[in-house]
Amino acid sequence: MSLIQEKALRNFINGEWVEPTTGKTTAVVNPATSETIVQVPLSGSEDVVEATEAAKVAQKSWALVPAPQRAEVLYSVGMIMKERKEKLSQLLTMENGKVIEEARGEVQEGIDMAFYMAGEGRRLFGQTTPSELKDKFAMSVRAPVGVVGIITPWNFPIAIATWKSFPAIVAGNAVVWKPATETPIMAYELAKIFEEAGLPRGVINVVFGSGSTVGEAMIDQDDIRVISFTGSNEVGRRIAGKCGQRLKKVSLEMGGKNAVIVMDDADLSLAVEGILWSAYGTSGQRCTACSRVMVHESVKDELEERLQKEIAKLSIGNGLDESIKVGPIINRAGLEKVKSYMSVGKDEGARLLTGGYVMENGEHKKGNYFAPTLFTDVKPDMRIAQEEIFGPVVSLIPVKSFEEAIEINNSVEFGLSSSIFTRDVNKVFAAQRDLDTGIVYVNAGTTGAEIHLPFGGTKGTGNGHRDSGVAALDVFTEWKAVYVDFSGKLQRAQIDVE
Ligand code: UN1
Repeated sequence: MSLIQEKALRNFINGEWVEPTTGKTTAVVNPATSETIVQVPLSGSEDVVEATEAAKVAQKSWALVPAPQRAEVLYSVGMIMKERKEKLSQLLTMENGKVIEEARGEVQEGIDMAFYMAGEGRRLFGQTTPSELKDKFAMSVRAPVGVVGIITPWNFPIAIATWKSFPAIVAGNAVVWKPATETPIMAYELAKIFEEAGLPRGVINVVFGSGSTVGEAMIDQDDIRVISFTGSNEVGRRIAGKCGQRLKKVSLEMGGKNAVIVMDDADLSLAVEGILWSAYGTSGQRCTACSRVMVHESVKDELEERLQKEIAKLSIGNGLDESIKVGPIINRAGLEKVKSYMSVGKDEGARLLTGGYVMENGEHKKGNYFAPTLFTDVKPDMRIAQEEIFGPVVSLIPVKSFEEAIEINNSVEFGLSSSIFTRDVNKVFAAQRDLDTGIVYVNAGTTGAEIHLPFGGTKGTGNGHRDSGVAALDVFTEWKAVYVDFSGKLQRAQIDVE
């Protein structure tokens, strides 16, 4: 039985499932088999205008619903997601390609976020502050921004959608959401869940389509006061420029060039496991994926050998099969990009230890499979050690010291995640201080962020905002300072102070 009944998805605007005004659609293709799963709308700017108007109306009454009641809807969303976890996970594997175990993990991340943000409905903490005047009360409260726009990527189509929409909704905003066209089924399913959970019409609106049409139209709407985006650096910079001109709040979470540091005193078996999981899991298509390993020269040969041995054991194929560990690359363009880095690496003088090719035999011919790849003797300034490849490609960089490893870690444009394997407690504390990334792991790979901690990075990874955790509320709320004078007379701040 097919998991998805529809031939074509529709937009979700003002609580109705509607065709795009353009009448245009494009195919959603399973990257493991190249089969078309469903058609997705390619909406136009008119659809965005309608969605924004619906959101604007809905937001006014939604903001008046007490936050603990808003949170109850999220609690129901979490419960429905939990009941439907297996179906959602299978659909996620079909549209995105990630292996079923990881798909279950991603859906779980969304469930966790629902319960966490539901709890936030009973906090949304503000601050009380003493006033400098007698008989005067001062406090800061979080107020909703209004209508917010969220633009989500294909690599974590449900988790990242929950990171953004749940805090926005619990804080009293209404949402216009553009999901990635490669993975619209998760958005479709989540919108259905919101509907079933009783979210009032218009509080979430889903408009499917391209970034250049739907995304641009969202930025152009004066009533959309925030854009929260996760995706490529190039697109993020463009969005930042446009939002800057329009004085729109913008939150950007972009790439990474994340590294694992393996010191001479590391538990090597653990380091190998950590590297394998964070580099080749999701076929390297995580912003947090490990794509560099700085290894102390005294353990380099052993690490190379052990990694090669373990890489050879990885089963690659359709992620719906429970025994598969590495799935496909999202599409042909992604596959071509990964492939192009092979000659780049070789021409720069890196040594290819394993992988390096598109898998085209037997079942692999049907999908977009790239062999897990390991380069060694990589120099820190080579392109393969500097640029985000977004595929299963790791560069081993030999180092002589801890200080050198830290310096190389920090020498890239991005600053999302980093990790160190060591048993030396002094190095642990020095590393967490000196690694210039938003996320630091000790004795674990570079992936696996938990939803109640802030997620985001430094430098080219973003613009200082964070998804997840309580920090996620910052972009979706405005601080409002409230003064209540109960003295019964005019008290002038700074002047009538005795
Ligand atoms: C991403 O790749 O953009 O920490 C998100 C992790 C996951 C989320 C990754 N929890 O790897």
